Amino acid sequence: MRRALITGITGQDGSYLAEFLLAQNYEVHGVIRRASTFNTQRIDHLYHDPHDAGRRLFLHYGDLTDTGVLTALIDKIQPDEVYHLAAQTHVKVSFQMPEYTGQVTGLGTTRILEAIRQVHRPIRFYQASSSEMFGSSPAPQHEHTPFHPRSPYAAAKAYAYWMTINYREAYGVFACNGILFNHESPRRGETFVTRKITRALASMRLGKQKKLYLGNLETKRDWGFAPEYVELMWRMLQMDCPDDYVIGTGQSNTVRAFVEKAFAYAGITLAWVGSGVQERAIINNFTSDWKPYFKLGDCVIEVDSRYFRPSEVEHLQADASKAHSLLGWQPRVTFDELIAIMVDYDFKYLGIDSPGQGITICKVKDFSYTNHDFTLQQQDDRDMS
Ligand code: NAP
Ligand code: F7E
Repeated sequence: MRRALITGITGQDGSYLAEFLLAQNYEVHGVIRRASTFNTQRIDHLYHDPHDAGRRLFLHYGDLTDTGVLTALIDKIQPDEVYHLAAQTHVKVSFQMPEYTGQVTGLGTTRILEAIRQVHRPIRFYQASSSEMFGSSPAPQHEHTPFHPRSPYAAAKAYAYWMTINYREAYGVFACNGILFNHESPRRGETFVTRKITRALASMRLGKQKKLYLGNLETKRDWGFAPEYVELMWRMLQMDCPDDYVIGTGQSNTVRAFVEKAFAYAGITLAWVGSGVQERAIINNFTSDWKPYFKLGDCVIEVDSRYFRPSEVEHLQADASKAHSLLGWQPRVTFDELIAIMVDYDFKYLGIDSPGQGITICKVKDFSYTNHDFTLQQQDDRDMS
């Protein structure tokens, strides 16, 4: 049985990757942080009674700032593959916590690479690199596009990217960078823009929220579907030679387009009025479900400069030709389907009929996430009642 260690197993990608590896019959070990509240919601459905002899998921306390623990864990677990996903992942927050972001997102990678080097075992290593490293380099971006980081997060990721390559070249570690463009899902953290929008919509549909405040509406991102991307992390480590790959759909859309499509999918047509920080969106048309809480002309979106970044990444769009030809991958879930999946999920989560009435869920039924997320939801409902 192959053994994998995942840092960041409680995050969006870590949870999907754990599911994927368990389905591939791996023994999976995950590093979790001690928190004063439970932070394992995304993997609770995978975790069994610790006394169950047949279980294949093991969790260990650790932190990326704690070299001793990371080294001891790798020495004890002796994994075949390490998927290093843990990081301070929020770009805006990295401007408020630049040093911490460097410690965790940058140096965290070095600590793990050094621990791998010291155990003298052929461990394969995956580094969660990011399209943010391209920053202001013109789109489309590929493996040879120069980096121009625009945030402390991106600068830390660029450092970690080069350390990964250095350990490959200097010590022969089988170390790969997956340069992933934005990928989303119903498990996306609530403060990233896509999930912020889909959650707000669901909450508005119940009359619990009147307005959504957003930052820069013009930035363009290449948004893909997270469960597809974690499988590619695994594929990179199954190749004959270590290498670096760009992963993204090749389609880029503005934040404004995401908002408009999400609202349209939920039954609201928006009209934009004003410009710059005065810009706002009003309801131009809507389906009857919205009538109890809103009327035509109501303002539902405002721009709030609080969400602007000191320096922004304007346009990300992947050229993933290398992954297409060498990893044999083509993106499956489209931008429209991604929005429908996320809106459906957040509506169902609050107990509202999904606008798509389950159609999109059926379309992606081959992804195991659907069942797990809804099972999780049922458990949450039961606990609350
Ligand atoms: P996420 O949902 O924010 O998860 C981050 C994970 O890192 C969580 O498990 C978190 O633990 C853990 N973590 C944070 N600080 C830590 C520390 N000091 N010690 C140990 N663990 C720590 O991120 P994601 O979206 O799954 O992304 C996974 C990786 O891919 C990240 O490295 C991210 O930078 C990178 N990436 C993401 C995208 C994307 O679009 N999602 C694109 C490119 C690259 P808690 O649960 O305790 O907070
Ligand atoms: O912002 C704009 C914001 O925070 C996307 C992380 O996974 O992907 C993610 O980083 C865009 C930016 O993601 C709001 O200014 C407008 O242009 O969802 P985001 P991100 O910064 O692209 C990369 C690839 C990673 O590696 C990161 O770990 O949306 N935007 N209004 C907003 N963003 C947020 N968060 N909130 C707003 O209200």
